[in-house]
Amino acid sequence: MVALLQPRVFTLAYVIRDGKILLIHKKRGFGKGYYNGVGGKVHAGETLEDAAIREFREEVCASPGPLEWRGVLEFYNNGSLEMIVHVFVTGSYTGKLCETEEARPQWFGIDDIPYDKMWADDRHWFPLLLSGQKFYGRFWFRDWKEIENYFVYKLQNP
Ligand code: 8OG
Repeated sequence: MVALLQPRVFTLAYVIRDGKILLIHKKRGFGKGYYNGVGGKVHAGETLEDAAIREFREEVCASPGPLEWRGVLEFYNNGSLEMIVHVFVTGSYTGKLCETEEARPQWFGIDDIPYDKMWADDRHWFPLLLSGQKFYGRFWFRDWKEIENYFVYKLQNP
């Protein structure tokens, strides 16, 4: 039997270039106040890449360059699987970055990532993201704050 999976699918996209990474300061919604990559929910009928591009345009006005799939993260909260997040990296973007009602874009040096102002799981998989690896992680949150358990696997690059 195939059961309908309730958790929603999301994207996250990071521009990494010249030793810097583009993050947004999230101004509203889930994760408000945190620095994060650019992304959101995948809509019905969209590919993951389409969703990542649309979210990038909506949140920071510019368009991402070619997207490289880098990993998938599964988030449990209080015991139930809530979100599946696909992570992409690009080395470029076109257009001009802008601040929107949702997000303020900001560049950080890759040695200067503001982990204390990010989701608690990010420090566990960012090293793989920044070193060009692919990864698969699962995090069990309590009340979307504390991590009760987790794993992060490095995936073999094809
Ligand atoms: O549509 P909305 O902006 O609410 O989507 C939430 C975004 O936040 C989406 O891109 C996925 C992302 N996100 C989580 N949880 C976590 C997390 O623990 N770490 C990071 N880096 N991003 C997360 O929903």
